[in-house]
Amino acid sequence: MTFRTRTRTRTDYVEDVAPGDGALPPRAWYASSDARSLSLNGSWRLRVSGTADAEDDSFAAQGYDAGDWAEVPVPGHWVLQGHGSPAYTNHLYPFPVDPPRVPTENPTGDHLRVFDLPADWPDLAEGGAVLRFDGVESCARVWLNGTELGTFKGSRLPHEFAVGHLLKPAGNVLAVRVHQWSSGSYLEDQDQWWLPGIFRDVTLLHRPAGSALDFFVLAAYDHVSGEGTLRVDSDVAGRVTVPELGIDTATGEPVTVPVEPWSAEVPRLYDGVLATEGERIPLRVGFRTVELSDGLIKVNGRAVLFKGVNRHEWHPRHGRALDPATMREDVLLMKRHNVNAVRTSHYPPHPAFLDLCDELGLWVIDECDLETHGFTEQAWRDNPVDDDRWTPALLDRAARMVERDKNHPSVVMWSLGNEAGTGRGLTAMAEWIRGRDSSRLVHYEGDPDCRDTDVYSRMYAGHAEVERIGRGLDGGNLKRRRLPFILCEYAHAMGNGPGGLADYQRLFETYDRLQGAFVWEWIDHGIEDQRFGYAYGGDFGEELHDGNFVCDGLLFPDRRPSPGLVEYKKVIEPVAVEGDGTGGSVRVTNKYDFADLSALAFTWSYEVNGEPVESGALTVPALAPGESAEVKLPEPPVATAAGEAHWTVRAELAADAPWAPRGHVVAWGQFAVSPRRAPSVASTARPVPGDGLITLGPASFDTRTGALRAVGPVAVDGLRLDVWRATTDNDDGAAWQTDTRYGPLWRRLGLHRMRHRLDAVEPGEDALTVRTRVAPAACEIGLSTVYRWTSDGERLRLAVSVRPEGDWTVPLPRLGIRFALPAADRVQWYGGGPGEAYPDSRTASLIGRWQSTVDELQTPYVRPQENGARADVRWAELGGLRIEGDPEFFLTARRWTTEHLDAAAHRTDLAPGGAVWVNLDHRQHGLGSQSCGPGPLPRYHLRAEPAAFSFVFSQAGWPSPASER
Ligand code: IPT
Repeated sequence: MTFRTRTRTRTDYVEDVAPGDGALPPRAWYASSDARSLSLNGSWRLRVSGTADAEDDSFAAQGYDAGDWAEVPVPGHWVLQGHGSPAYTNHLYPFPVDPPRVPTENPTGDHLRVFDLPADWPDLAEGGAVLRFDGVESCARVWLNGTELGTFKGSRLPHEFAVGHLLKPAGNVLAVRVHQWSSGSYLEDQDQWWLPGIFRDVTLLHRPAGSALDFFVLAAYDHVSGEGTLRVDSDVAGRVTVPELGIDTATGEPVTVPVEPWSAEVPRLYDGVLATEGERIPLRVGFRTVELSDGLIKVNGRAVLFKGVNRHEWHPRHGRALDPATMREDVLLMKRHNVNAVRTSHYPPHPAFLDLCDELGLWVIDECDLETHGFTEQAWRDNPVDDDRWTPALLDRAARMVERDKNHPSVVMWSLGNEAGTGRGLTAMAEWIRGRDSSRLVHYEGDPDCRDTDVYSRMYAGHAEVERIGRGLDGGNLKRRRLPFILCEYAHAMGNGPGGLADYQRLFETYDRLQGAFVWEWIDHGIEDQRFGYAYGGDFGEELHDGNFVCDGLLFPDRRPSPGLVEYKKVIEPVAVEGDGTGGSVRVTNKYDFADLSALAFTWSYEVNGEPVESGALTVPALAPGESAEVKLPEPPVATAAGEAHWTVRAELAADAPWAPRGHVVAWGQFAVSPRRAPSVASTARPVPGDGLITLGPASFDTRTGALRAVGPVAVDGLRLDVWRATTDNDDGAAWQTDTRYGPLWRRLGLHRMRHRLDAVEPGEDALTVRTRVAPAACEIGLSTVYRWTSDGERLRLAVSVRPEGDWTVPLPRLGIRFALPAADRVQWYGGGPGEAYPDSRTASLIGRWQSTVDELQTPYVRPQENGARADVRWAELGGLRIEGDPEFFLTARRWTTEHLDAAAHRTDLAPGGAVWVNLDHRQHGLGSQSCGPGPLPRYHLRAEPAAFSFVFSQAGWPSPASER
């Protein structure tokens, strides 16, 4: 054991385009059942210096005293552990683009860990040992007991070193120098935080004599014969047993037996063992065959429809250092929301995640750790992907992914990477992958000619284009025209949205060529932060950053589902329950690709005015995939005259599943039986002018301004027309969007600063009429607005009519009224719920009676913006007021004004004021997905057109105004 002292610290490997030196060849990732292993996770010593060579490498020598270094947990990122700061850019390199050079300022973390071998660790003379790093960003140099093992790059890929000859029973010194920037950084320009560190497990694996090295489990399924063929190719010969199938065979020998296939819907795994002379390795075998046939992606002979998400690894405190419980939570949340596929954007995930996908059932597109997006700034000049010098690094990455993950049945496609342009290096990767594994398809989005891919993949294409592609009218070269299509990214889930999911799903279900899509993305990468609630780009003083573009997930950073995920669950539900409510039956369709409906139990419920009157079980045959049946409903339990009535039919898990308990609702449908009767108020009361006030029934108004002051005991302030909403990320759009972006246009027109001119206050015989014109400074456009108040003595009706004046070239953000109540806490309503809904994101909104509080009505988008509207509200009660709508309305209530919401950059900027602000909207503009994709479809635009809508106000029986104070 020698330690060579150097006068200068060697840093050449940092900028060398080579992937590294000294590591073992890549191989399958597995846990032996009898060979020992030792986790080296835990507390490590850390010293961070500012440059790659600020400190010499004497720390790697045995006996070095690191007593004054910091102590940090590994896995982790030092910038999330109080040493330096995280930085976020989307595609811009946060350093000058001069490949493969990196800045002199190159934060470097020296890590030290001293460990003893457990007392029962096998004799060091027998067999060897391997040291495995599952993920280090971005470049590492490793020593054990003073001897240098080598260097490596490829942050989210495993690297192993042979260390058996260096180990001692006690006092082993493992030293790892990690550089934030390296040539590898040019290949890792994913849209995410730059987070250096040893962020995945470090493990010492005993390798007994005769242990397995690498092995490849090939488990195909023949859907015609119903047989599976298993062959395990192993570097070290041994035996393969699968007791349940009676398999006991030599490695390399195929065996064919009848089996149940694996699919994401029915993830049938068979436990097996690979036994070599030196160890036994548990196998989880899933039989399935992936192929391209008839221009379609087929698994086990059937075309699949991906209902997917893009998953980055994220934890709001630990960054990309994910614990097993968090990984499981992700898979459970996906399964519970009907998601059936994951693209591991944009790198291979922690290997345990793929075990969960095998076990619980998800189709996986495993993506290589490769993105060179920043080169787009220079028209892809010098792109490493088209420069032969980099090809060994690219091939190394492809091999490390494929070899590590090849034994997972869940992985059905290899993805070459993301946003890396095109070039010879990429082609070399594809060729290598095909040569190594012909049992899966190859995916890559960045090449419109599909040179290297088996599927035509795009991102963010709008509905019309997707439909053209579905019809095969999209052109492209001959190869592409024959390929199936997926949207590897769509429905940008940034802030409030995405809108338009249901419209996409209809297309996917209509055209065979369209084999589904993956929402961008799974989770907001907000960083828990005292100052902000959750921090995003710019919050750490980065000189270049992309703000909250890093918070664009279906989950909030704490993994609470956003309304977007609830909508997605409904849109992609695997069972369709359709009917018109009046025919006495419903049509049930099995939309699974593989499973029949035997795992589901159906129930019906009959609701009158939102209250369930009766419910029961509904017998639905165990339909095969694609089959439909007309299922009879019982006789309605009450006469239809009793009020507005609905049937609600639910499909629930009939028994506990590994991913959700019995009773979990998988799908539902709701049908109106009899319509609602609109509220009517006879105009019998007469406005009575008094001393400064006009009274009308229960209400009083300001004589001069006509403003409503109170309804009975409830004070009302500032009631007037409102067209402004705190623009959503999707309203604002992304800077590169070429389509019209309404958020900025609305602001330019001044819709956020509308002025209300009073034209007349007219107390009449049976009504108080207030005439106004609502318009922004500097423009000729305006909204002539008339408020007509009537009453029957007890209830107060407001009819609003709005007539646009001038040339309105933009839709309105919202159209309704707003006002303030002095206090409100509990809210109940009859209408859509329980969560928020907008015109193009409302399929998950169920008509019923709902209760909440004002605080719980808020959807906590990481960057505050319009949120929380409940749709189709017939009536609502809050703050002592009862409000009925004609027609139904959107209800929003919050403890701050829209102006405050609009100005807030983080959750912590929102502080409750003295009042509760209520918006009753006749209409809202759609949400769309323009923060990266298309805006709302024209049919969801809120056009500036003449409109009339009304509300009836009365004193609420619940909750009483007094109890709210
Ligand atoms: C696309 C990227 O692939 C993804 O990583 C993410 O940045 C997403 O957009 C937006 O959040 S690339 C985009 C320029 C279409």
